Amino acid sequence: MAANTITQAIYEQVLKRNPGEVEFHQAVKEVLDCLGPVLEKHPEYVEAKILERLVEPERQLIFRVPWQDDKGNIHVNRGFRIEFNSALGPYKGGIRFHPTVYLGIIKFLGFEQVLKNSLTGLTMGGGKGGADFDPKGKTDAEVMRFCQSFMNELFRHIGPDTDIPAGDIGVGGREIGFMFGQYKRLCNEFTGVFTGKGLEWGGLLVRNEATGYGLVYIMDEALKASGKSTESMTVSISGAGNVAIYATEKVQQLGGKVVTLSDSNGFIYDPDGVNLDTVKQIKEVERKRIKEYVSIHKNAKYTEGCHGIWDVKCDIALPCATQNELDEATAKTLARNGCIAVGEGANMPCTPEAVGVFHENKVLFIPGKAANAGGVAVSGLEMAQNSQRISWTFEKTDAELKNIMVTIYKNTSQAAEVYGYPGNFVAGANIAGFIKVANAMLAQGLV
Ligand code: NDP
Ligand code: 2IT
Repeated sequence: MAANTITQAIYEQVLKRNPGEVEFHQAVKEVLDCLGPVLEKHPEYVEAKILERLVEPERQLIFRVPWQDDKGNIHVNRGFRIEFNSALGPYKGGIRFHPTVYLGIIKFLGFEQVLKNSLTGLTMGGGKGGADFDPKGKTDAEVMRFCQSFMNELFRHIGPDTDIPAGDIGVGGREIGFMFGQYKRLCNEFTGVFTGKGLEWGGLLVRNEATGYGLVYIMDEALKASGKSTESMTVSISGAGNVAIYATEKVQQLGGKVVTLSDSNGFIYDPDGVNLDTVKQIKEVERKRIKEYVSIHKNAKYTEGCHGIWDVKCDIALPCATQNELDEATAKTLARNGCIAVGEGANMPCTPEAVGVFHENKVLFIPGKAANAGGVAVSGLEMAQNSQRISWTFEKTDAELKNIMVTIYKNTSQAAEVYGYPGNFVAGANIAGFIKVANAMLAQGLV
């Protein structure tokens, strides 16, 4: 049977088996669409039904999370943990708290995580979790009660050699602290069961910065291939959370100018380059909205709504907010305005049509699996250090992060070349990530 007939049949089965999970369908399709040449070269993958097994999570957990707000009202949320694939190591991946969370989002993220973690070169399988809980507007005490209730179920499924969660949208240092504390109490053990922990209790310097820094490292490396660099570039970034803030910091350190940031209410444009101290104060300390920025920086402009952010002229665009935030029309605007490169800080922020526009217009495009892998890579280093009960310096971890991102760039670029997709980093990342997982699955038998 022709390879594309096989992948089409697998995709149809995914649609049938996972109704309504549109983000999961999208993520699977993108990968399947690249794998034809790999299946042709490796009939053993077809025979062992590696792809059919890859698209089916090893385990899916869905649970009730009841909690009480400060006024005594009771709320019921839904929690998830998808333990997707453990061929390369224990399940590893973040936890997302956002009202839009449902099974399809967590499955798309878990599926992406399997191949992303493979690309890091570390021994980590893939998983993802979350809840349809909105931490915005909640007090610290409410967030704590929610996290404790969430952990009252999750603790029995995770462990430092089984499944190691971390942060994602809506889950940062505060939430990880509350969840880790409850896990420790329930299990009576202090282990590296979470990454992204506080520095005083097993966390690793650079984890907070890792995703954003890694994104800029890989982008800079890719630009170098055509004699360019981040220096003097004008960069548009969306989001104003963990990834966006530290991508901004690294762009600025490398001499580029970041002119936009956003949150789900709207975006700021600062022609002078955003002042990161102000942003950190608003978002990390005060937990307020990004529009506060313009009351301090009078040259900057705030626009309500997120869409127009990509109308701002830039050399490099780094979407760092959420999935499908950048569509075909916006991609066309970016290309028309002379944007030369796009790197996905978020997971799947560009729609498939937008990616098509970038490829047609020869805009350098680095997909999330490769571009935002720095976060989970440093999580992998945090796990290693927790096992050894040691801690590395900032400089050592940062150098290792950079090394991993440069290696991801080389491996993706080479896989694209070898399998007939030169310059296509989507195909390169999917193929390079897949082959390692597929070989490990073959070696481990039918499990
Ligand atoms: P944060 O919660 O720290 O920040 C998320 C930012 O994106 C906020 O500014 C938020 O605005 C905005 N945002 C979230 N949802 C939406 C939405 N539906 N529409 C518009 N804006 C939105 O999360 P992170 O920075 O950690 O995560 C950002 C992206 O990066 C996600 O796709 C995540 O999966 C990905 N990622 C994160 C990693 C990490 O280590 N943290 C690693 C790799 C990828 P608001 O405050 O208004 O909600
Ligand atoms: O999407 C991601 O890679 C993350 N949210 C980070 C996962 C991790 O385990 O550090």
